[in-house]
Amino acid sequence: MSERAPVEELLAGVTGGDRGALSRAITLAESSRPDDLTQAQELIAAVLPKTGSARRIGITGVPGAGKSTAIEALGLWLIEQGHRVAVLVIDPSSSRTGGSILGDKTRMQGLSMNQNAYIRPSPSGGVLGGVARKTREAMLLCEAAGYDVILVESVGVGQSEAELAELVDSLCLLLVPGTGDELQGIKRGIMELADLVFVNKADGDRIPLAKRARGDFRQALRMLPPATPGWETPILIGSATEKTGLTELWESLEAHRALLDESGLLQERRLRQQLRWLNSMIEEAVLTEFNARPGVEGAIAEAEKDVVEGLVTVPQATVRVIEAAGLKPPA
Ligand SMILES: Nc1nc2c(ncn2[C@@H]2O[C@H](COP(=O)(O)OP(=O)(O)OP(=O)(O)O)[C@@H](O)[C@H]2O)c(=O)[nH]1
Ligand SMILES: [Mg+2]
Repeated sequence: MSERAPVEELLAGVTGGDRGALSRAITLAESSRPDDLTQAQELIAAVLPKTGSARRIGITGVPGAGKSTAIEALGLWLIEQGHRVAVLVIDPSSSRTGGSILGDKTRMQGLSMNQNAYIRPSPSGGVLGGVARKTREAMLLCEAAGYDVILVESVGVGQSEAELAELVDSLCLLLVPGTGDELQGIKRGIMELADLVFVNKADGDRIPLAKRARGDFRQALRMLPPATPGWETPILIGSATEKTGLTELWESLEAHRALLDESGLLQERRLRQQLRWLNSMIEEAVLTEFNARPGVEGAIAEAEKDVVEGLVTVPQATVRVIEAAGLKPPA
């Protein structure tokens, strides 16, 4: 009877700085087993009061832009300044295998061996929005464990920047000159969400190219509303491998955070994120409940077959699945 409940024990471990406990807590939060979910919810509720003061920073960019290299350099520098840094890696496309988790750790070798850093790779799979939810919970657990800078790396493909923007206070877009990034980066969706742009790989003979790219991006940004009202999105230039421009990057991140704080936008942004979190949890819960109803799995399979064979229309097939779940189709 003297044994403490698992949640209480995990909580004590997490807040006491036990990295093993932090890892176990994140694994619990990522689990989709119903009994784990209940425990995870208890744990998240318990840590919430200890969260909220960390810097939450998202780093996005096309594969190979240098996100991990930049995080390694920036993270080690921040640790020298007395910070404790947690790195969360998201890949919503789930295209990664176990091998690239190792890849992240080798690319962030200094951090992965540093006592003041914690690296957590992407949760794999999951339903719509699920990856972002799991990353949010991992972030909260890291904050409760005393990490005051949370760097979230997410590969920039389509929807993923929008998911990342839902998690962080400041979103930094990493661009590489001379790789067609000029065009990709200018894609409205990505540019519109970025609070900061960092033109990476400005080293060796790429420097003139990088400077030109910065001019192009500046031009492109002028056409767009800033991601943060009242903030002129800076376009910085530097090299993650040469460790140049990173101090300026951090200073800009600090300035952005200060603006968010002073203007009340931080609170507004986080509140909006919480409402999205609520919505996505409701969607996830409803969908899980729906899929678990007897007959639904079979009805979906049958509906798919019939649609493929042209026997029913998609709306008809949808009604059948909904009825199979024992629900009334929308009028
Ligand atoms: N020359 C140069 N190479 C760089 C720089 N930053 C990163 N690289 C190289 O670019 C390659 C990709 O770097 P990563 O840091 O793994 O890029 P990433 O954006 O994290 O890639 P994914 O996680 O696969 O999306 C590596 O070979 C790095 O050494 C830089 O500033 N200059
Ligand atoms: Mg990477």
